[in-house]
Amino acid sequence: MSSGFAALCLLLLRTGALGFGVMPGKSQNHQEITEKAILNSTLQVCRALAQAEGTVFTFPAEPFTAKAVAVACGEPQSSKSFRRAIIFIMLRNIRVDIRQALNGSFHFDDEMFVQGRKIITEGLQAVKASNKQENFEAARQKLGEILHPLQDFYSHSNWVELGNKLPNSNLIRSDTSIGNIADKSRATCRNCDGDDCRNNILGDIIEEKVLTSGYFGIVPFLSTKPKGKCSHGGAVDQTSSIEPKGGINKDTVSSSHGHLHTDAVILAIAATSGLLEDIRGAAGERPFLQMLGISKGSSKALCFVIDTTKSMSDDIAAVRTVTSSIIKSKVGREDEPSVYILVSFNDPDFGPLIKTTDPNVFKSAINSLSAAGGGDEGELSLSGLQLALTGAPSNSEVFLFTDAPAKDKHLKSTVIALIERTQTVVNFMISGSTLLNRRKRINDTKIRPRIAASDAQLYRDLAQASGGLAIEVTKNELPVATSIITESSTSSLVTLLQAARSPGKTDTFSFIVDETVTNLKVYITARSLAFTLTSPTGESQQSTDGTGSLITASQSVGNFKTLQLRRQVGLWKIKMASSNPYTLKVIGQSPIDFLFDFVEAPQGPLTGYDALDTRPRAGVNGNLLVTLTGSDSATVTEVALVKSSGSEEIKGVVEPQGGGSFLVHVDMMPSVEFVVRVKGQDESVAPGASSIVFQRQSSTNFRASNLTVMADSDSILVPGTPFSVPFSVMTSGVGGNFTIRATNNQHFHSTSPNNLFLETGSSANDTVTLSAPLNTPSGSDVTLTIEVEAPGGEDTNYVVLRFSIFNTVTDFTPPVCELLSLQSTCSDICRLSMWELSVQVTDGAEGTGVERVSLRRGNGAMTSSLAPGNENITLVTYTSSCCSPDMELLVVDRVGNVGTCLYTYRGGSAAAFSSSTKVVQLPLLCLSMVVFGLHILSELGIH
Ligand SMILES: *[C@@H]1O[C@H](CO)[C@@H](O)[C@H](O)[C@H]1NC(C)=O
Ligand SMILES: *[C@@H]1O[C@H](CO)[C@@H](O)[C@H](O)[C@H]1NC(C)=O
Ligand SMILES: *[C@@H]1O[C@H](CO)[C@@H](O)[C@H](O)[C@H]1NC(C)=O
Ligand SMILES: *[C@@H]1O[C@H](CO)[C@@H](O)[C@H](O)[C@H]1NC(C)=O
Ligand SMILES: *[C@@H]1O[C@H](CO)[C@@H](O)[C@H](O)[C@H]1NC(C)=O
Ligand SMILES: [Ca+2]
Ligand SMILES: [Ca+2]
Repeated sequence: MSSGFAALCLLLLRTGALGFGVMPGKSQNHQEITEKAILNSTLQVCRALAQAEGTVFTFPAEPFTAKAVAVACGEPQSSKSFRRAIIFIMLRNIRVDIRQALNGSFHFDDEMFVQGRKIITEGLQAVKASNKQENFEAARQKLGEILHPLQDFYSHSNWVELGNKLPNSNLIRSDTSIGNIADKSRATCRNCDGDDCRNNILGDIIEEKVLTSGYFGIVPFLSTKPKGKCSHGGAVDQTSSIEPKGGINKDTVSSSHGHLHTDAVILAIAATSGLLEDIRGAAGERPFLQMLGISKGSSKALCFVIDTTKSMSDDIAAVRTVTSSIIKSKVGREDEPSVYILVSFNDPDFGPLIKTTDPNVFKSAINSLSAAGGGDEGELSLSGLQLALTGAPSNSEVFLFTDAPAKDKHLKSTVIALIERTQTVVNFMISGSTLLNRRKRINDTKIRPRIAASDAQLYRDLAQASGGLAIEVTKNELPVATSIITESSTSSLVTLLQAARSPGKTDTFSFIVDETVTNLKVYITARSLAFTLTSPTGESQQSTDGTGSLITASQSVGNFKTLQLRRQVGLWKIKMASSNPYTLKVIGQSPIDFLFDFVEAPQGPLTGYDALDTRPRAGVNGNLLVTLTGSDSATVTEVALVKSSGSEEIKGVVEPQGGGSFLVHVDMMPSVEFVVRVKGQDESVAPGASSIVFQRQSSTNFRASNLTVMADSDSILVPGTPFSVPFSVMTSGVGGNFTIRATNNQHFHSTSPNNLFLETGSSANDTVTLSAPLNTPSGSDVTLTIEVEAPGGEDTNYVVLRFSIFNTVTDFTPPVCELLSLQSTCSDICRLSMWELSVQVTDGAEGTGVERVSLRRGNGAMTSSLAPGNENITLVTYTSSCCSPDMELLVVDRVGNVGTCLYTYRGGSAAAFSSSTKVVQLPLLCLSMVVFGLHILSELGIH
């Protein structure tokens, strides 16, 4: 057995999986700890997959980056979504320091070990349940929340001081003892000051290996620190000035126990890897990677929202054709959609959302659509769109097909809120519009004029808010328009410029094309328009010039015009002239793009920042966290908020955060709609050449608000139990009677106030209550949008919240293995002989049952089947060459408890080991060797 460990350790050492540098003397925070562990775990999974698939796997150079890891995993197209997932998880992690600052159980303060572990284990089960339902967004959210306490344990408890070199694996299971926790009455620390605080924990506590943690409080007279207990320590913690004075935290190198900071960081990274390893065991390799934003193909969703009422049969046929052609041309290639989403809407029904990774399932879902019903003129298009926006991954592109006005116009602001929060692009394919071909329509019986100008305007507004297009065509033109726009939606699509003018006016727009951009296209929607295009070298071409050197191809259908431009690096200009409203969008393909979130710095003594689930505040300063993707050497040189209706802009102050992230401070958030434009440069794209300069823009149009909406609550909702979401509203503008709307995508029963009265500059609180029906499956989720509208409707804000639905589980133990037989013909020449074993796997009388058995290690052949006549027993047989003496089974039950069973055949005897923590402990043993090795190296000055 031990040689098995050693072999694995050697393997990990050799491949450098563990060799991240923890430079002494530099502090590491939750972001860095989380990112390191995610990058490490992802590499482990990708290496295992490569081994299983027999492909070569090469570890990237250190320090690892999201891009390098995505490339090593063979999915370079996923580097943006991988980065997004990591940032999302990190932001949820650091949010705990702001939202739960004073709740000790989220930080393992105040000896709250039992409460802290409960947060971790319950959250872990919810993560597993969400993954099982492929609700990866919800899984990431919960994952970030539970990583915080898990990591804090190593900084705030005395685990490191007790001499532990491995993480506490009992923190991720609920059926074991956490350790020997100090009694409330037992003294744990002595008074100390300065350097003398290095060993302020009482000797008997250390000797008897008693677990304790520091008490923390920010108000001295409210301190709950019992007599004799340790404090957290530091300037913010007021308990550390109460006897026994001093603290024990290892948060930074200058903390009370800062000399142990690096040890705490190493353990926190290992513990995070261990928790990820447990999730991986429960989810399986591919779903685990999907949770982290890495998927096969383009890592983009193909998302259709389709009206299926009576007049839509031609449109459905067009969607069928385009779907077939996308599937035919993209499946198996790098721009294959990674997930397919379909939502149909009718009247009075809409949905459900169909989400699949299997193109054939999607195709048959589309094929089974038929056009019928719909009753009156309006249909439930926004309800369908809402479902798609809450079910699709962030940054998706949605195509909505309809020929009718929205009947559910009241959802407009909810839909805009979801567009802003998810940065999704929504394209509307409106057929048979009255706006077009007025004369032609009279003779074309296929066009039923159902949609009036004012109704189309709603779709145009939504398209514009999202940076999408509202394409208005006849039924005959729809197939062409659909194929142009869907075919060009690839993963590396970037927006160089996007603008709209309504009413139309003559305006000149400029955009920078850099060396990395290919497939440069211009999309225009307008009823009639003239333009002049000028290239960086000064050549120009007008819309009336049929031939010219700048436009290599163009197509026009309905109100939609697309131009393919010749690739020319530099500053382009396009002058648009029209008295009709128009939109302009310049796109291309490039690996370099950016991600961003509006963030807010907390008030008071707390540090860090928190991502907003709301609109930022108007008229005051604000912050953005901008991250570049697709290049590890690119830097941001300028970030501007550009007013959507004109060219005015507000530039921010850019502060590098390391790792390709930049915190941007803006003095005043605009009061009108704006887009985010990023300029940057990259030194290393063209070796030898001078650095490139690039420009990218957000698709989404954003708004700020004078209203502040805040909501906080547990993120797990139990079916059948009413769930309260307290929220507060504050106005920095005039007071009055504010309208409140609470909507959820699952149509769960909910109660909420309809109005809140606010004095000028004041705030008010209330509660929304949600109830999920008892039969709602664990792992589903619900998105709640609480909107607040100021009197007169001029200003609105909202908060968008996602909750995981989770039914309490009672099965906390993984399945167990029992060896039934073992035979061998092993001889001295191992390759000529075989060994074979059979094992039965069960989950106990109280268990939820065995869901999956897979081979984690060993290169023999494994088969598994249910025992005849007893579905509770899974029989496994394994046959292997005697050259491969070890095998390890991964056994998972239906709620995601993960166990492993290790069997080793050596010289006529078998050793068996079965445990649920094995997976975690095994590599960590290696970690201590590595850490030990690193210490020696650094002592020798080799580091
Ligand atoms: C890297 O991940 C593996 C498996 O997920 C884990 O065993 C190992 O401890 C991790 N390394 C570090 C340095 O955390
Ligand atoms: C369209 O139909 C009208 C009568 O409904 C007819 O007078 C006209 O000539 C037709 N136009 C064309 C182009 O067919
Ligand atoms: C916020 O209030 C200011 C002053 O009352 C006003 O000028 C501005 O338009 C308001 N912003 C929004 C987004 O409503
Ligand atoms: C706010 O308006 C609602 C109806 O729109 C009304 O019922 C309510 O009394 C108003 N509240 C106040 C405080 O004016
Ligand atoms: C709203 O609730 C918070 C805490 O939940 C409280 O501090 C605040 O005073 C309340 N505001 C109002 C107007 O009730
Ligand atoms: Ca209808
Ligand atoms: Ca079980």
